[in-house]
Amino acid sequence: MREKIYVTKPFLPSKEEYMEQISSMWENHMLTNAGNIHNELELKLREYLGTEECVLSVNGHMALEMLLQAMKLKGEVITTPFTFASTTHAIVRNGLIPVFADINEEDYTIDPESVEKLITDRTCAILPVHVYGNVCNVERLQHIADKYHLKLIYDAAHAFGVAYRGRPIGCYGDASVFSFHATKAFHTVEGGAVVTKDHILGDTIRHMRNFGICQDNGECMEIGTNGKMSEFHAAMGLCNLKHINEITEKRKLVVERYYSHLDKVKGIRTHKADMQIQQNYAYFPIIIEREKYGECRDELCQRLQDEGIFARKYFYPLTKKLACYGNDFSRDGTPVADYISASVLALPLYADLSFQDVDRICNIISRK
Ligand code: T4K
Repeated sequence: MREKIYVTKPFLPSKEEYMEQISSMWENHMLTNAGNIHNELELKLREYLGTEECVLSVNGHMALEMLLQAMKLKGEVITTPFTFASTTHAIVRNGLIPVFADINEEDYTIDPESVEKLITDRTCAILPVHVYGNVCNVERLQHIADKYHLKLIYDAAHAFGVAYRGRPIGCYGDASVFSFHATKAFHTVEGGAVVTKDHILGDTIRHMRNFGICQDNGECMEIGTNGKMSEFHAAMGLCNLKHINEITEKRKLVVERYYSHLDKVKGIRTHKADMQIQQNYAYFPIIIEREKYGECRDELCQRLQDEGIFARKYFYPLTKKLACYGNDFSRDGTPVADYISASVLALPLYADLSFQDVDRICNIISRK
């Protein structure tokens, strides 16, 4: 029986490296609440991500919820439905109303023209997603945000290490959120961060993640939450950060191997990033064009599964159609997102996925 292949497999440093990283805790007994390891990771990530402020959080979702709360937004937020549940939930859980724009057929990021058409006097922010690590049209979106005086907040959960035109991705917009979940190219087991150039916003989120308590005066300044990252999680981040170049390089080779096979398969569409983007090779989505390929996405997904390969329908259904939202949102208005969501399959991608396994996956897809 062959080993099952999942959509991802988290990178792990050696046990020795991790033990060495956590050993100080047996001396100082500081396990959480912004200890030394946490603070070191926060500093290192700030440098790595090239931003003024990096505020670590217990996970990416909490980072997004806290960011929206800290910005004190009210009204409607224009966003994409082609994302993980987290993006939409964070908006709704903050008492805001998501308004769904369509996406680009090319790279599946939000379509700025569609965004502009949805702006009303109730709009307070735009919340695009750098989905799969693909870079949104940051220039056009900034232009729209400036023109209508809107906040521009990026869900960069998938985009750790990505840069556009030589500028780190977290430098665009008012603020961005990263996820460091185990399934991500860089992870802290569970974790995330808000990055921004706004120091006041950074401080507000620092208080918010600790129940709203301000360290300077001990006052509870915000109705905060518990969004703190523990020392054990931060230690995993420090270890993994040392390996990030090696991880990215290996993922790149896997992606190139996929292209070498799938570029020849009729009805299978892939996306290639343009030269101005420094990629992180976070996901490998393919679009199955049913008419040309002769099989729909679900049939291919099942055939792979029958062979022990667990590709994933990231992201189906669209978040606006999630069961928890019932009929809260219009089902129309996003034809491209509807099509991509019904046709996309994220193939397995991780640093030590062997070429042999990539070849096997591609042979199943090309029916060899
Ligand atoms: N915004 C966006 C756009 C996001 O995609 C996400 C999260 C967020 C915000 C929120 O960030 P976080 O709060 O999560 O930091 C996974 C992840 O849990 C989630 O982080 C991620 N996006 C989403 C796209 O994928 P599931 O439900 O698909 O995960 P799961 O458990 O099915 O894992 C996928 C496969 O990975 C498994 O089949 C096996 C493998 N796996 C998974 C884990 C957790 C392992 O081998 N080891 C592991 O420890 O959501």
